[in-house]
Amino acid sequence: MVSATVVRGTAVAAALVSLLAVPAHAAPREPGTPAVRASAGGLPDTDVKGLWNVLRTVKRQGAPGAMARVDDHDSVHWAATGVADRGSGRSISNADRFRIGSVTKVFSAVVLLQLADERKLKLDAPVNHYLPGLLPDDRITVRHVLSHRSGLYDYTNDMFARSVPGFEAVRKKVFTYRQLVDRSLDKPRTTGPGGAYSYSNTNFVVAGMLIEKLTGHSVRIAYQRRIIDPLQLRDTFYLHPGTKIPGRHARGYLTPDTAGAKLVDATEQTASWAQSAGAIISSTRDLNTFLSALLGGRLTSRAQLTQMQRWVPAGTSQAYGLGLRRRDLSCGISVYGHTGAVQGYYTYAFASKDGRRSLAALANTSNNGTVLNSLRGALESAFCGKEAKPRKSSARIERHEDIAPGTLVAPGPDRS
Ligand code: REY
Repeated sequence: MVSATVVRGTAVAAALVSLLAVPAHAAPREPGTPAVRASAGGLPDTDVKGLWNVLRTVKRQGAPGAMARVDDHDSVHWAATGVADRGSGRSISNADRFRIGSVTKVFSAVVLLQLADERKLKLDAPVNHYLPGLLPDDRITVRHVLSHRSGLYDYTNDMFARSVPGFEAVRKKVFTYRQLVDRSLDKPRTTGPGGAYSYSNTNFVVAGMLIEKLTGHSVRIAYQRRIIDPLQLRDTFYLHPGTKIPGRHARGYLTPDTAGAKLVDATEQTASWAQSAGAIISSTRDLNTFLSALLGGRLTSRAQLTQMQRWVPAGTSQAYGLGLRRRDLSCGISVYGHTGAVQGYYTYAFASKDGRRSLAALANTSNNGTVLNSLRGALESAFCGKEAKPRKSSARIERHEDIAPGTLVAPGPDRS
């Protein structure tokens, strides 16, 4: 287990817990000062030891490795435990790249909101205005799609009903967007246009089609020119249909549905089933930079950021905007970002309202509901600090918002 806290710009990395809870720049505590202090920005200090415990728990529950990074004004905390590669035994580290799954949806939404800023797109215009004849109902708008209120069925429900065979059947496949939309349209819609929130990857396949139509470029180029290059995200890129993650990266291990079966190395895949809904690679550092920039108002106009944060209810203690999720934490603080779940990788990436504190956390396994729920504790440690209220442990997995109902997984084996 390695963990450190540094002031950004200094190369001082220290190991182990004794250093953890005190940012390198923190003043010594005065007598009578409460254990939980508010850092600049009004948030309680990050509980780095708590973060460490979350990662340790996640590892015990079946993830080969887990890591997290918190960027907070001028200081950075990071922690990691376990391995990036079960074959070589190499330790996982926050320098490792990984598949961010649905955090990709935030990138897609940002590109579309930038296009709205440029008056090339109207959020309340029908999708069919830009992509004539694509959808069977002219009333489905861009806003409905970005807020998962289009009623478009999630084709991944059927694709991954059986996790390992479903994955193996598509891991080398290359789909067109149209083929993915057609799979969705084979099924009845889940709601009328503008109805209740119902998470569906199909919506963000449509988002990718809109980006390509309106920019005249691939989504890869749109992400690159509009987000990745301006923010100098050196670990971030769209990987499709290539299968190999270049550079230092964590391997991802899919948990089979059968208890006790061996983890499946799922690192190499086309991710063509996900594309603009989930095929970006990144790192904890880059995700924090990205979400801080977004919430800080540096990627879109304030007006579009406000649109992105028009919330619809999306389950207990959370809401969905436009490609952006709000999570309401136990200490009363809300954070903004997304989660990701592609085969082998669970990601949490969230930032504070002003973007000045951000957390990215990864476990290099998936299809393990216990791990997914435990990893959520990283948000509590990062943003609520020691004020975090212990969550009731429950045998029943809460329905995870980013996994379509049909692909909901049972709690994974708890090997503690
Ligand atoms: C895909 C299945 C879930 C994941 C999904 N992912 O919609 C989006 C995201 C892109 O990131 C797979 N689960 C797993 C199953 C369940 O196969 N039978 O956990 O690896 O949210």
